Amino acid sequence: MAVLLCLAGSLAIPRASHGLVFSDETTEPTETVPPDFPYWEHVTQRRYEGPTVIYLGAGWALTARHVGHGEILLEDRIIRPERFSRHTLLNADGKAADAMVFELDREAELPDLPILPIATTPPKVGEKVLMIGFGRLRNGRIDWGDPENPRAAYTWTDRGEKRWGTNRVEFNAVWQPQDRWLTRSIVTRFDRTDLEIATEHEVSAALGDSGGAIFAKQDGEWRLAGLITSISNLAGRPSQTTEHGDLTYAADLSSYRDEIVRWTRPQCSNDQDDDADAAIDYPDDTDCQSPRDDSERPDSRILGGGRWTDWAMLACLGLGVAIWTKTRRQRSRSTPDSTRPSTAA
Ligand SMILES: [Ca+2]
Ligand SMILES: [Ca+2]
Ligand SMILES: [Ca+2]
Repeated sequence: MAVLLCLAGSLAIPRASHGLVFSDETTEPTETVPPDFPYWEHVTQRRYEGPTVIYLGAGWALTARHVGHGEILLEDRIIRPERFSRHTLLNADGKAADAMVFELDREAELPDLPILPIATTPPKVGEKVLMIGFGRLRNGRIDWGDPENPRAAYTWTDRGEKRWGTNRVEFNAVWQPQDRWLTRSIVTRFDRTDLEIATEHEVSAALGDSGGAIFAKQDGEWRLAGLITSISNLAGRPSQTTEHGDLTYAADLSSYRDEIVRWTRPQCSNDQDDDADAAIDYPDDTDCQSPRDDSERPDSRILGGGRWTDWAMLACLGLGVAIWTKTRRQRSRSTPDSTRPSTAA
């Protein structure tokens, strides 16, 4: 059984699930921010200590569908979502995945963060990945199951916190059904630290990590590869606990990349040649001023920042009005003349 990692605003929802849980203090990273990692600020959360949300850059956010859209925090500011501008991500057959994008208030002052690169292929099985989320932490240990031969599990804190950890991809092509969603997923397993397969900062997701990020280093560049959605939970185990062997499921974003790009990317970062000049995006299309530029055409910043198409349209409109006015004047002069008696000429 897999459980969702979000309280969805109410403790009354029974399927609520689980933050990043480490095996013990010795495996927790001492650095607040992962070393040499440029996208820490992109991972944020819903307002009111809500689950995790990823800021994609250029005014759009990504989270799990079961988390939903809402106000998010960006550099300590509360940013509202834009009304009617959200999209559940779909599989190729049209079925909904547990992932969505939503636009942020177009009037809001947004931090100057770069557009996140999204993986074009899933991370390989065995590949080490970075996980970031705002979920609950390890609290204590409990025994459960057969009293003669009890199993050990970790309980969680009452509140979540932004943490990072690591793991390895266990599976990278899993279809994960959950409620009414079906999500192409990558999966990690929370391994005992004495096993060779365990990573230095081995973690499992927990409540509040829904919408959290999995980054992979591909071709020397950090790319967003996964969106954390749920964890496995052994039947009979006390709720809100973690045990070694637990699986964390995350949407494989390489599977949903085209749709994310289509909804959220400006012309200069959308993988398309929008102006048919055989050059795609910044910096190859030299008419792009930055990856956040929404036009691949040459624009007229020297005239004050408007697009050249806007200026051309205004010029045409002005010319049209001038011609129309002149024609009207000629008509108003010539028409009466033509009906007058010839003597009036
Ligand atoms: Ca593992
Ligand atoms: Ca483009
Ligand atoms: Ca182009």
